[in-house]
Amino acid sequence: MSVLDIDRIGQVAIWRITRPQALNALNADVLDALHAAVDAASRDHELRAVVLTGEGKAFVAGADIAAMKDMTPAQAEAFAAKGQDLGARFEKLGVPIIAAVNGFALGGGCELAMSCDIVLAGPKAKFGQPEVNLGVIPGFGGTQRLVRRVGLTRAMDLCMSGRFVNADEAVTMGLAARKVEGDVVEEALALARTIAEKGPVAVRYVKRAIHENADADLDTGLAAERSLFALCFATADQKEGMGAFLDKRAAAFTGN
Ligand code: CO8
Repeated sequence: MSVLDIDRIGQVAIWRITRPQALNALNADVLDALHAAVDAASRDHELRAVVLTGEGKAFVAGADIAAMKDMTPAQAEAFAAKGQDLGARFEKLGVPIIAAVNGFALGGGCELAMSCDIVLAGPKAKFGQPEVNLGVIPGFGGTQRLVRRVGLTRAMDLCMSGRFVNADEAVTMGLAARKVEGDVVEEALALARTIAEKGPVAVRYVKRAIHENADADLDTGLAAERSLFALCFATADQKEGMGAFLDKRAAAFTGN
């Protein structure tokens, strides 16, 4: 049975994790399916954005506890590496990935959302790093990406208490970009379509400039930004975008 539904609506893909009976918990099959989806997306030159969500009442309620219970330390390290590698590949993919958090995003699910470029929180979203309840720590980037998103003070609180935060609190602390009152998947698709209308190379360079330099000192980050800004001027899309503005017409970007 498939654990990941992939649909394509125009230039936007929707990846929906489909293990609702286990609240979409991440086991090796789900991780493999997501790796395969990234493989396919990186070869798809017409793709402009991805929406990631979960079926049922969860986005992802964490790594699969039943699958992890009897792991040896070596197996646990390999499992964490497979998850961490997926997060790194999300950040390197040339198109944005939008997490449409429809429900529980806990443990590995919160970490999966934080590996996405934009996080939208639906009215029932619940975020948390409850690993300490299980006698373990986050292993899919939680102790690292959470600090970068919400700061050390709040990351300590969430990772040590295991408490859940709702959409409002997640937005306030910077874990989610926005709360969506209605259907979070529809809103994420609308956002994906908006991004799909922009210059694809520019969107790719924005993603690269931010991710590759989030931990750099300011001078290094500004130098990288300058280089990518200059590279935009080697594209037909830059001529088209600026020409269209001056001609007072809509730009027709080609991604070249
Ligand atoms: N793993 C496996 N099964 C799960 C998980 C999970 N993480 N979460 C829920 N399920 C299963 C339940 O066992 C239950 O199965 P069954 O019907 O067969 O009994 C089914 O999903 C429904 O769950 P509940 O009955 O518990 O639903 P409730 O609405 O009562 O509660 C909760 C929802 C609060 C989300 C509750 O299910 C819960 O606390 N789940 C566990 C959350 C958790 O602790 N997550 C962290 C896991 S550890 C982790 O993610 C570490 C990541 C590090 C490495 C990752 C590498 C990829």
